[in-house]
Amino acid sequence: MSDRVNRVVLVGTGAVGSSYAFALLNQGVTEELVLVDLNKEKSEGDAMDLNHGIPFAPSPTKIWFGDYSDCKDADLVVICAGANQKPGETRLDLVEKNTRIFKGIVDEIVASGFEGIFLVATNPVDILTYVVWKFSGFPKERVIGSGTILDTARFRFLLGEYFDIDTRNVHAYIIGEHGDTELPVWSRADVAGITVAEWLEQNEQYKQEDLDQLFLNVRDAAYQIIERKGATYYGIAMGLVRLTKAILQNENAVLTVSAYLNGEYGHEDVYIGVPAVVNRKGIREVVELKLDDEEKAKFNHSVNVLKSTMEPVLE
Ligand code: 6V0
Repeated sequence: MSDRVNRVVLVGTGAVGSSYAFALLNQGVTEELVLVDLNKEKSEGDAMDLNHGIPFAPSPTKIWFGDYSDCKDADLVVICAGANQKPGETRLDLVEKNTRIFKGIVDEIVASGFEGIFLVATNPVDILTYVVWKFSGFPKERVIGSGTILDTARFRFLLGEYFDIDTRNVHAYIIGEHGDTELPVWSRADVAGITVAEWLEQNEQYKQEDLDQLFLNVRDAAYQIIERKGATYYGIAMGLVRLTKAILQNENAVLTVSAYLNGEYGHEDVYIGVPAVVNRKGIREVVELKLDDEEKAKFNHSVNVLKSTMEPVLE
């Protein structure tokens, strides 16, 4: 057996990053985890604190506070660094601030000789994933954004609650921008093998207006949580662990991530949330769902909003 171990470098150990590190350790997904942050004391403290949980973890993880030179031997670099949304701010408001921060981070990671996969969670995630792809010069397959993985999880959770069926038996996707223009793919949504349209036909206790409201709760979840506790982090942290597993364990899992479109869905030169097959090499392929006309129009709008926000920043 090879003595090669999996190494994940986490850049940004704020609320999202430290929750991710904690979830990663609890699920025993990687052998090595390196914490990097502008605030060195914070990441050093996190490394110490997490290390004291190792006796209780399902398998050993070597955790230390490090720097960008540790990216050289990393399989995966997860970026959660940067500013987060303040109450009332949209994700797109963060674009300039975080693009500037990313230039410095990506240059240092590439200079280390890193040859693995980038996973980006910082918002606006679709645009910053594009920025990482551009600044790094990496092939598109090896740059992944968390995209709508969290929105899809919120959607599946709420649909499971509504139909009183385990979330794991809900197959439904949120696609588009991780933000205000995202959309549910109702035409393909099924709960326990029964399409949502069939559930509505079969039982009049289920109503379209409830489902419309359910989607609004998905779309606006971050605002609702930020209003109450200032930030969101547990859900996305677990979504990032799910993605980490799909990558390191070569799963070919279908997850809604921010992927580069090169003709899929009729668009190119944009990173946006779509279902994609994820494995050890990154994004194997984008899954092209057959959308109905309304969904297509909404998806096109989402692409246009992302492109027009991105253009002035990347000029
Ligand atoms: P936070 O708690 O402020 O943490 C940010 C961390 O980044 C801090 O520890 C900073 O010190 C660090 N940092 C800032 N600049 C640099 C730099 N140049 N180099 C290294 N580290 C740096 O923010 P929080 O953890 O709440 O959010 C992080 C990002 O995740 C934000 O952009 C959020 O909007 C985004 N989220 C993304 C989600 C998604 O679904 N993709 C969900 C929730 C939040």
